[in-house]
Amino acid sequence: MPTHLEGDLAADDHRFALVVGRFNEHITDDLLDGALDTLKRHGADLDEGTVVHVPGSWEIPVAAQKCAQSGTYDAVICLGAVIRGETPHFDYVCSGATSGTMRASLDTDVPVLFGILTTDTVDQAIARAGSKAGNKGREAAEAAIEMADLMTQMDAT
Ligand code: INI
Repeated sequence: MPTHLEGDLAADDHRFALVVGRFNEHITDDLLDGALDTLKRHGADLDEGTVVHVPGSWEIPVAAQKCAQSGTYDAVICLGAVIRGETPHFDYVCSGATSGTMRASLDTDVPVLFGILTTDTVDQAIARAGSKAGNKGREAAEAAIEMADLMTQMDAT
């Protein structure tokens, strides 16, 4: 029989950093509330965590990488909201945020979770920040807990 490894949703033994963009703050505040509530419900001690605020999604990767490199956190949760405008700016910010957060994770072996909305409209963002399409901050926090636990299991195998 093969060994199956799967992370539990138990946050009590893990420390988390959250990196949140201020751009579109009315959305990212709700993502942050959802993420913190999810961590707490799964047993995380929020006093052990850190919330890092950055100007926008473009700045999220460098702060996430610094958190991941510190050795202090078992996972880093990135929260932002990029909403399409009339110029190609959206595409550049999305591209930097996606590739930068992935690089931060792969270069450090620390799970860096992608809770950055990339939507065409403000309404789509609102729907994903705690209304009819859920809360992507909660989803990212849940994935962070699972991945933090999985990494611990993999280290012990
Ligand atoms: N940052 C976002 O997080 N979301 C956006 O929708 C956005 N738009 O549309 O411009 C945005 N821009 C700011 C960017 O993230 C940087 O903070 C800025 O370019 C300074 O480096």
